[in-house]
Amino acid sequence: MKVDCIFCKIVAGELPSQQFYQDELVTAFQDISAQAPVHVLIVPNQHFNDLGEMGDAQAEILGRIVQVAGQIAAREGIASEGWRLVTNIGKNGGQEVFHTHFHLLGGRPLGPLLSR
Ligand code: DGP
Repeated sequence: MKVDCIFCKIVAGELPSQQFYQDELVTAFQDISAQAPVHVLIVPNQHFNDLGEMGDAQAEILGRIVQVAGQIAAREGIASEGWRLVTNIGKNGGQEVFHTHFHLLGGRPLGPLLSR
């Protein structure tokens, strides 16, 4: 756990969140500034600054994140209409919180991936 990391604190239950899922590898919780009817953040319980710090040794964690995203999408009723799973890395990626997280977005047409 990184002491000054808000997502580490959410994973540990030291900061409140609306939790969707937690197991020994990953935690999923509501994004505080939701941009779609469904906007869930899925994070590794272990601290990594971003996806670029994760590799083969984290294959199980990354697989679990993708698996959990699909399960939450189904549970939230957005699986058939479609959804998006994205992660931002660094300055150009627009990353604001430096603990790897994937945004699960859906519940409305999400438009193009990038603004034109
Ligand atoms: P990114 O730009 O990819 O780093 O997205 C960070 C997201 O984290 C952003 O959508 C807002 C969300 N967020 C920031 N602080 C908190 C918090 O304290 N709690 C929760 N639930 N979400 C947060």
